[in-house]
Amino acid sequence: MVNDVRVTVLAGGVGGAKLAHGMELAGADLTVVVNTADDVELHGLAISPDLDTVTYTLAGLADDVRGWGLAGETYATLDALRRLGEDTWFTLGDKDLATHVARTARLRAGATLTEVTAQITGSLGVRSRLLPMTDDLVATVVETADGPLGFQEYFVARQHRDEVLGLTFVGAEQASPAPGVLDAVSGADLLVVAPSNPFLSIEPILSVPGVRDTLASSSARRVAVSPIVGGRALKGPAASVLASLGHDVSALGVARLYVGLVDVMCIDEADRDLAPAIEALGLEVLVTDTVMGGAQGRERLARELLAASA
Ligand code: FO1
Repeated sequence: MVNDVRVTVLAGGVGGAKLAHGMELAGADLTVVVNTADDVELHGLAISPDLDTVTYTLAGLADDVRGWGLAGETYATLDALRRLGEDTWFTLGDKDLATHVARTARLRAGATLTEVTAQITGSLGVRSRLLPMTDDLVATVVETADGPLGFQEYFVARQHRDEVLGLTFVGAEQASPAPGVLDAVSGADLLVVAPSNPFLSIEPILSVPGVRDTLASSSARRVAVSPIVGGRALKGPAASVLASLGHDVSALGVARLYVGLVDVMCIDEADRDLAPAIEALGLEVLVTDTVMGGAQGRERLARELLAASA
């Protein structure tokens, strides 16, 4: 029975959210461990973009065209902030702002990000468990020719145009995994590394002390889904970041990053030719259609991963 299968997904934003949604549709008992190193404070508000992307997607509220934010948004507050001379390069919708106001108020009142996330997901009707990777502050800093940039400054304000010369996850060494994270990694029947950016979304999660080692020694069946299809990223700067950090821009390049951490590499039909080279790394290969269109595509991929883990 699929609903007895405990699945943990390590996720960044959009790709992780889609796969998590597929797992829910397939009936899995799902926990999602989410990157929080993209989190940013703007207008005095604590914003957790990847947690919100996964939350809104699982709640059926996401803007499916952009992948992030809420469907049917309005921007009256952002327009008013602009008139007041505030920086408005980060697009915050009116309804989305309510999430950030509630999160900030609860954090200031002393709740942890794990507790706040449980409250928000519960209120929005999400039935799976969402865990931030940590309750501590960890921030991705992107080294560029123009100097270090905060993640959202690199990603949104500068549209990820800068070449990434290096990455630092500030605070990671002192951080602790959020409650439940290590158990979710070690105790799952199936652990899935989502088709999220390996360096910008997955590496921050693995950099929280204990997470990488727990994954490496987990008795779960472990599968990573390549975010690179046919030598290109499905979304965002995964291809350019792999290239600038000296890695092959291919599912093989991604597989090399996950050797020792997963048992199976899931690659797209378009990359079938790479299967022997990935197998030579000691990984099993699952070749399928990994491009998740609508709900059907998400559920189909999730069911294939579940079948491969049985
Ligand atoms: N991404 C953008 O490209 N532009 C935006 O203005 C933007 C606003 C935004 C607001 C709330 C939110 O939860 C996510 C938002 N994102 C935006 C997405 C986000 O910056 C990135 O997709 C992730 O951080 C990368 O995983």
